[in-house]
Parts: sequence; structure tokens; C-alpha cells
Amino acid sequence: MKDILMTVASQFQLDGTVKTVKPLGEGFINDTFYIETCEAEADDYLLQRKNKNIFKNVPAMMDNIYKVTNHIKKKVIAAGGDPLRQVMTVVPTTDKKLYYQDEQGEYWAVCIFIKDNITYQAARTPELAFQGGKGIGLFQAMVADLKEPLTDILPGFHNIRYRFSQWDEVLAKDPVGRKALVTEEIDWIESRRKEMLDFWTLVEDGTIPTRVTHNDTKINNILFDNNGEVLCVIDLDTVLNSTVLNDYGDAMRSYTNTGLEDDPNLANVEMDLNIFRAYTEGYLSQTLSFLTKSEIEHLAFSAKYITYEQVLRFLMDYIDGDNYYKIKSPDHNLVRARAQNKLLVSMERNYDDMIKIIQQTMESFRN
Ligand code: GN1
Ligand code: MG
Repeated sequence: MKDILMTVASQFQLDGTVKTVKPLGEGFINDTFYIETCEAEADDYLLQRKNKNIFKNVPAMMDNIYKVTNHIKKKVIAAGGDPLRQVMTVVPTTDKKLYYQDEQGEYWAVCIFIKDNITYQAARTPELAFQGGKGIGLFQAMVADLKEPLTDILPGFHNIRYRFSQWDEVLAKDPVGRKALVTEEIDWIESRRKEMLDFWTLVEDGTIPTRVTHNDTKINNILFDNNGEVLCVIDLDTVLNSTVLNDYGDAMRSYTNTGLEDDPNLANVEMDLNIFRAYTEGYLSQTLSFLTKSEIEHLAFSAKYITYEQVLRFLMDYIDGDNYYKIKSPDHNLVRARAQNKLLVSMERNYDDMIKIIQQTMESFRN
């Protein structure tokens, strides 16, 4: 493996000499490696083997990432910022491609490692949640005028109508005989099917507009500097055109959870409204200039929508025999689905307050 990684690294236009290439982190989807160079002045890099089972069109994905980062780079430069720290930089191969495909057909991509960054696995304080909201808001604001369409590299990603078609198919097949074990959980999905479809209809008919979205807005996809200020948003694999509500909702799903995404102890999982308020304040501080009325009116619902979608996706993967997400135990996807459902129920209980908080935040900006 070491040799393979060195060979892959040598395909890219790196400054300096490669010292080591080591595994980094534990994403659910891709495999990530850290490329350390010998020279102190040369950058270090992140190398990723993109998951081609999930990303069926890695060249288009890299092209999307390039368009978005390039657009942001121009703005950072115009504002006198640092284009190597305030946005990700994709490193091309020696033959000027944005990815390298090895002999096994695996796709690899490299970006510059942004030094002296801080990341957080959870947004436990309102201050941090506010910064996170600012980070995603700023990202969306910077790409709001990117008119060039992006390729839809994950057709139907946050489209619940599409998710239901997958769901219905998996349930009809019941490939590993798990359906009978999760009748109560299946009911969680079915009982909310209509309200979720009603929301998505508004996206389909254009009532809610489509823009450039990030689609994975967990706090650990934001880099902060040593002063706690947002540097940039990373993990751009899923940038595509959709509703910004997905980004807001997904952030609320991960930020406001007082427990873990896969918490086996459901008592730990609740929605924290203080975190919700802080993120919303940070987010709206950057996005009010372009969000439409229909978007603002559906912010609170989007938190429920994305959390529901995640319950569905985890549960569906469990019933399907665990083909999508990496798992650490045989029932990991079921544990995840239960924890996310607990969060969804907590959001439903807090829904009126969520709406009130959004209204109060809007009013505070008007004053
Ligand atoms: C996946 O691997 P990660 O954490 O970047 C998934 C998201 C899910 C998330 C659940 C392409 O993201 O949609 O919300 O897991 N990404 C993809 O934690 O499916
Ligand atoms: Mg991701």
C-alpha cells in the first residue's frame, strides 16, 4: 500500500519532495491520506481516494469543485484575503487533470493541506455554532452569483421523492430479511411520507429556488484559524445545485444534537435550541441579502426534512444489508437510524420554538 500511495502522489504537481503518505481520519465515504513533504517551506497535501461506488462521475465532481473553488478564490483575492487559506485549492496532475485514475480504475485527487487550522467534531457552544453558521452562510453568499450550472453528480441526493423510490424498491426486495425486525422503524418513515413530499414539491415547482449548495454541512467540514475565525468550508465532493435549505437543515441536524449521530443511548439525543438560535443568527447574518421569503419560511422545516431523510437513508441501508455507509458493527445503521429518529422527534416537539427563533432573528436584523 505504501508504494501504491507514493506512486499515486507522484502523479500530482506537488511542491517539494514527498516524505510520507499516511492514512488520515475516518470518513464514511472516501479514504483520506496526508502527504507530508520534506521541505519546511513546501506545502503538505491531502490525498483522497474517491469512493467510486458513490460518486459515479468523479471527473464531473472534480470539475464542480474546481468551478466553485475558483469562483471563491477570485472573490477572496478581490477582498484582499489569502486565496490559499480561505478556500480549498485543488492540485492538478502532471498532465493537468483534476484527478488521477490508477490501473484498478480508482480515482484519486489532491488538495493543499491548509496548515494551522482547527476543526471541531461537535458544536457544543453557541459561540462556535454562530461561527459555523457564518461559515456556511458566507460560503453560500460567495457562490450565490455562480451562474455556471454544476453537474448533478448525485442525482436525487436530497430529493425525498427519489429516496422513496429507492426505499420502496429495497423494502420490496428485503434482500437480507431484516424488514420484519424493523416494523416500528418503517412506520416512522411511512407516517411522515406525505409532509416530506409536500415540501419537496415546492422545490420541484420552483417556489423554493435552486442554488449552489454544499450538501454536507457538519461542523467538521469547516476549518477555523487559531483565533476561532472561519477559514473555509472543506469537503466539497457534494457541491451541486439544490436548495440552500438542505445545507441549513443538515447543519441543524448535526449541530443541535446533544448526543452523537449514532448514539446508542437515546437519552443523550435531544435538540438544543440555544445552538439552533446561534447557528441561525450566524447563518442569516451572511445570507439575508439574497434569501427569498419562501426560503426563510422553510428554514425550520428543513431541519426536520434532512433529519428525516437521514433516518430513512440509515434505515434503508440497514434493510439493504449495509451497502452504502461504512459500519462498525452489524446493527450500526440501525443504531444510527434510531438516534436520528430520536432527534427528529425532539425537533418536532421544539418546532414552534424553532419558528419563533427564526422570526426573532429576522426582526433583530431589521432593527
Ligand atoms: C456521509 O462521509 P460523510 O460524513 O462526509 C453522507 C452524508 C450523510 C453523512 C452522515 C455522499 O457524509 O450525506 O449525511 O454521511 N455523504 C454522502 O453522517 O452520502
Ligand atoms: Mg462528506
